[in-house]
Amino acid sequence: MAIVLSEDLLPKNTGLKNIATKVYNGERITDEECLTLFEKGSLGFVGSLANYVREKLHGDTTYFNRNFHIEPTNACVYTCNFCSYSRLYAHRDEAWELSLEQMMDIVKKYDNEPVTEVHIVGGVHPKMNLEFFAELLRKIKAHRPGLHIKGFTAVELDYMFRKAKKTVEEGMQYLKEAGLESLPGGGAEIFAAGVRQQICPDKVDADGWLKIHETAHQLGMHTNATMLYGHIENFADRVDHMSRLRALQDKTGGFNTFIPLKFRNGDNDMSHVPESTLIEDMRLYAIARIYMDNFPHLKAYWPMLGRQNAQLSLSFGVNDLDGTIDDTTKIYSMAGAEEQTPSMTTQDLVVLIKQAQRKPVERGTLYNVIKDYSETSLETVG
Ligand code: V47
Ligand code: SF4
Repeated sequence: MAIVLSEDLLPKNTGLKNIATKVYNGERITDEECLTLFEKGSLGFVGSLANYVREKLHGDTTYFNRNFHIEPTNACVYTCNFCSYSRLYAHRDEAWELSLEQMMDIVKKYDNEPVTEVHIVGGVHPKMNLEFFAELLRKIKAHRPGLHIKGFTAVELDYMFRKAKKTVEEGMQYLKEAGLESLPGGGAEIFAAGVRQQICPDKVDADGWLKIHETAHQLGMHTNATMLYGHIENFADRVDHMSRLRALQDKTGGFNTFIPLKFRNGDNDMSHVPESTLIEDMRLYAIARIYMDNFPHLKAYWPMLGRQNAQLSLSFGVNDLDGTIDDTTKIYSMAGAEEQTPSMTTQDLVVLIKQAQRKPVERGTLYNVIKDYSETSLETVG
């Protein structure tokens, strides 16, 4: 039965009123309506709708996982203007590249830690090829079979597959057999060709990115999707990006999580572009939660957003705070994010989530519940 809302509870604007009625009735909003939210929706309005959707899907449950990162190299053949990380052409002296042994030493460092996931992501190094990474996956799996490997953005995969002269299907199947279990969401940036041409002209385009994720889904793998926002894109570009992801999700159902990534302007070729405001950040999370109705989860990546803002986002649609991480990720600290050495213990995350009146739940990569911390006293959080 359709919910009829009192006029007193609805905004005066007819477009917004229709959107609210749809959301409370569990109906999908259109691209045009999403644009209306960006143009006219106040933070309070979109926030309360997003919170309704979030609580309908997940109640107060807020997920986090225990993971660590391996960044094989910061050298990269590409020249994304927003990137503060790549060191192949500029600052070559600051470039690093890890050997298989060095990466396995990172894995072994966690031998006695209750981590469930390793996230592998880095620059695109011309010498680190498909075979090299397949060998890394095999070694990790041989050493710790239960560790879930989430690795390689579509940008890294596109380069690896082309260089190895493999189709996307062949390359993906090969890595899956070597131990790859899911893909992170990086490299999506903004799909719209005009913006992409200006911020990351030389890497895989929107269709290529989507094709790689679709293929992974067809092989039974789950993946995430990101959107780099708050730079030169406009509201229509954001809607276009989310619309293409929503359409692929309708087709495959293989995405787990949508992760908006706030553009940070430290030490890159777009340092003159101001960063988005906190209000715009929260509006974006809320609108994403309302529009991306077929994405089960919405994640705030705290190393980039800052922990207090990530905590705030739990009232604007977000139900996942990524992981404990440690200081193994450098992508954001190099781009000027507050978190210079991103590290949060399980206790820090549990406190952060409880302070927002939510229920902390540790999850595996695929959102299997590992432990519910809502009734755990903080002294016993390990
Ligand atoms: O694709 C690079 C972004 C991404 C900047 O799937 C920047 O669970 C902001 O995708 N300002 C890689 N963002 C990281 C990524 C990720 C992170 C955490 C979890 C998951 C997941 C995926 O980092 C790149 C790019 O969009 N990035 N430079 C910058 N200056
Ligand atoms: Fe390379 Fe990724 Fe940086 Fe682009 S964002 S230059 S692909 S490391």
